[in-house]
Amino acid sequence: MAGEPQADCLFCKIVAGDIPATVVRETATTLAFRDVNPQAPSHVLVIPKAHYPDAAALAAAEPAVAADVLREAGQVAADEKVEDDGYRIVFNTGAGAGQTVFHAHAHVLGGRGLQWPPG
Ligand code: DGP
Repeated sequence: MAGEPQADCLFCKIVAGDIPATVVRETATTLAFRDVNPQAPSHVLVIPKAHYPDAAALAAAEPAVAADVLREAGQVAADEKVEDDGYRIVFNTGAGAGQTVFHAHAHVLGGRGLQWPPG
């Protein structure tokens, strides 16, 4: 069923506590944890606890939870003190765009200059 945990999903295993992660924030619907391969001094992933393959699928099925993810991304930026200098929220979508984990997630990146356009 849509949104149900998937046995072969890395981020579902983090939500379940089966794989450890450095959790920085948690709500009833979301989890935020540090990226294992940080691309900036501050690099946190915000995920819905429910399983959807990407951000668009999440927004289509559960728009309120998609909003929770975005709100939490902003809270992470505030907690990490990167708000004033600016930060980036990225949803890589599809393998061609660099998505490697097919459970929706927002990258929250900050703490360094961020080029535009991104690579
Ligand atoms: P993406 O490439 O957009 O699908 O982002 C997936 C991110 O997940 C990538 O930046 C690395 C991160 N990642 C992969 N495996 C783990 C893990 O086991 N723990 C944590 N904390 N992050 C992971």
